[in-house]
Order: sequence, then C-alpha cells, then structure tokens
Amino acid sequence: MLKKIHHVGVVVPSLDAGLRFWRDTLGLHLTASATIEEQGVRAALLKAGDSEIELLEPLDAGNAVGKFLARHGGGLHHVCFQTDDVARELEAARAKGIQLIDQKPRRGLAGMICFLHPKATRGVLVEYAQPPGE
Ligand code: CMX
Repeated sequence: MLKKIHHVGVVVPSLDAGLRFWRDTLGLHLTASATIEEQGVRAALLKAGDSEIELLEPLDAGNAVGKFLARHGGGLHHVCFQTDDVARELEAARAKGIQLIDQKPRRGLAGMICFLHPKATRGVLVEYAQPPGE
C-alpha cells in the first residue's frame, strides 16, 4: 500500500546553497545526508512535518540529474511514495504494465527504493521507498 508522500525531490546546483535556503532560511531540520555514487548525487533529507524534502546535487554534469539541472536550472525532480513493501509495489506496477526504471529495489537515502519511468506517468518521475524499520 502507498501510505503517504515520503519526500519530494528537488535538484539544486549545490547542496550547500540548497541547505542555506531549505534548512537555514525555511528552518527545516536536516535528518540525513550522503553521497550516493551509484546515483551520481550528493543528497540531503530535511523533515517537513510527516514528509521530507530531498535535495539532490549532481556529482557529474553528464549524468541524469546533471542533465536535468542543465535543462531546468534545478527544481522539482520527483515525488516519492512511502510503502511498507517496496518489492510488492514494484511487482504490482510491473503487472500493470507500468514502464519501470528499476527492475528490482535498491538501496537509497530513503531506504529501499525504486523508480517508475516518467513516460509512464505523463511526465512525473515517481519513486517508491520503504524506509528502514518499515
Ligand atoms: N521528471 C520528469 N521527466 C524527466 C525527468 C524528471 N525528473 N528527468 C528526465 N525526464 C524526461 C526528459 O524530459 C526526457 O523527456 P523527453 O524524451 O520527452 O524529452 C526523458 O525523460 C529523457 O531525459 P534525459 O535527460 O535523456 O534523461 P535520461 O533518459 O538519461 O534519464 C531518467 C531520465 C528519468 C530515466 C533518469 O533520470 C532516472 O533514471 N531517474 C531515476 C534515478 C534518479 O533520478 N536518481 C536520482 C535520485 C536518487 C535518490 O533519490 O536516491
């Protein structure tokens, strides 16, 4: 079951500059940050009530997030739904013929995650996440 919006992903040119606005100006609490080499990003999660904002800085201008930054100058990148069983949600999406990016869940900053292709949703990149402890 998709329980709630876990986070909204936002691409920023620089994580430090992003934190200056989202953490220091808006006052959101930083809960986690990491470099995720296999995704080619530095990422940070900031708590906003029951949900979070995930800031993403590309490590390389040529990767997918780097191309997004070059094309749009940053901004809203994806929406992530929380689930208690990411593998089951991924199988359900596959069974419905939804175009997938990930064929199986993998580890991300928000726990075990997978992505659906934006072409399947008419332009919105969707992530499912099963946080640790779910
Ligand atoms: N939202 C909506 N559409 C997007 C998009 C996004 N965030 N990023 C790219 N697209 C669209 C482009 O507009 C383009 O559309 P058209 O073909 O209509 O022009 C198409 O996808 C291809 O764009 P691209 O720049 O050539 O990008 P790629 O195909 O290399 O990659 C995507 C696109 C979605 C497959 C890739 O971004 C991906 O695999 N994303 C999932 C992983 C990810 O985003 N990781 C970072 C976050 C990590 C984390 O949260 O842990």
